[in-house]
Amino acid sequence: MRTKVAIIGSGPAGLLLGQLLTKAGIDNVILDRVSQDYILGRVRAGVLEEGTVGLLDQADAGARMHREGLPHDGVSLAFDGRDHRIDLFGLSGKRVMVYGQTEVTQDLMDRRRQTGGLSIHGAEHVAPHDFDGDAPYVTYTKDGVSHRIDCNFIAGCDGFHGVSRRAVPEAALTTYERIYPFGWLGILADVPPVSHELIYANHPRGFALCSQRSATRSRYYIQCPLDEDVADWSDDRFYDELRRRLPVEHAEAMITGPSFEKSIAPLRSFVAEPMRFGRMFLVGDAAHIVPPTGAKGLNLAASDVHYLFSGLREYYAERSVAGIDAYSERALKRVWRAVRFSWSMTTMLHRFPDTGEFGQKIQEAELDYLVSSTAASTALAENYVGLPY
Ligand code: RFL
Ligand code: PHB
Repeated sequence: MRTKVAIIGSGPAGLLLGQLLTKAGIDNVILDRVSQDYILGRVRAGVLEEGTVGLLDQADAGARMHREGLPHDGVSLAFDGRDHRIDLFGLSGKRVMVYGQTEVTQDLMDRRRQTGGLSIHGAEHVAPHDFDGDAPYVTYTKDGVSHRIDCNFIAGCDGFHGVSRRAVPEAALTTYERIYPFGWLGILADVPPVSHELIYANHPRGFALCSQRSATRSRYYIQCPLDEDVADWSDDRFYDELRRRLPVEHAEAMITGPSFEKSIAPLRSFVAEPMRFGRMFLVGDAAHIVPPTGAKGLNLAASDVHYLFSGLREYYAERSVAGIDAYSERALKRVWRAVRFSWSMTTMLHRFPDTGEFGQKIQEAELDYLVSSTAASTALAENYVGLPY
């Protein structure tokens, strides 16, 4: 088989890139190791920046998001027993869209089906080849049969554990990493959210986040030790711990109900540089991971796609390599800003095992400054809603 762009990975990065390329008349094939249902079963991001919303519109996959998504103008920081609202819209002129990654993925898959784009699921042993030459190709096995796709370019959109980054010789990669000494225990439940906006809480018992997927579906998280076992957390135990970490008015108002998803996610910052190796590009989580505290992972995948798509479009329309040559540098500049923001939100809001009472006091002073200074609140708002592309 032959195509212009072989895309490894059918997460939000691969699907968004595929749809933008298809719309621009650039044919592409998406390969994924797992089924569509498996991908749609993952519960992940919930907050979209305006830039991400714009890209979904550009891919003609934004209609349901505009109908069902919840535009939010602010978020709350809770500490010292009180709630402090950050007026995102008033301070930055932008808002965020609360709309689940599952829905984004579903909408992009539906659009791909409508436009006749080829996605191959259940592809095993996917491997990129010869991307340092002029004739790259991808091999895979499906149902015991080996296949080869010849292409002009390979987009490695296969997430942190994918094959694309690992196919690059070690000497060509520089990686930067920080692993945090805790995780997030999250639940999804069909109960109305405790507040109409998100609440990020700093508490001596640990961080908590009250998020949502709709007016009737809540997504709640609490910081937990890395060796915690989900099986030890009944819903009652989870809600009791969450309530303890929230200001009393929220704790009292919280409506609880059975969860239908419960899992622990570790927190990590990771960046691989560069993001281009000849005719292969790394995109999204394949190149970088941020802790979820800044809500940036999916949004960074989208901004990478924006830079790569504009480079590829330029290449096919004008035979110019300027855009693809600039991809890695442009993407990494924005990636590092989001890595910094996610690290600073994580550091400010979580309980660290080794910083003790002193660390807690410093965090409270920082939060107090943040909510009382317009300059500091504006800096947070600007980063949270998303820096320009
Ligand atoms: P994905 O979504 O991991 O998709 C990669 C795809 O590649 C496939 N794949 C392979 N295919 C073929 N061969 C192989 N060898 C392969 N190996 C892997 C996989 O099956 C998969 O389908 O990466 P992508 O597209 O780069 O998207 C990144 C986002 O998923 C991620 O950054 C976000 O979910 C992070 N994230 C959040 N981001 C936000 O912007 N806002 C949020 O509010 C937010 N909250 C979160 C999050 C991530 C979380 N977890 C679980 C890590 C909350 C959580 C709890
Ligand atoms: C979510 O709704 O899953 C979510 C929201 C905000 C974050 C992280 C996760 O910062």
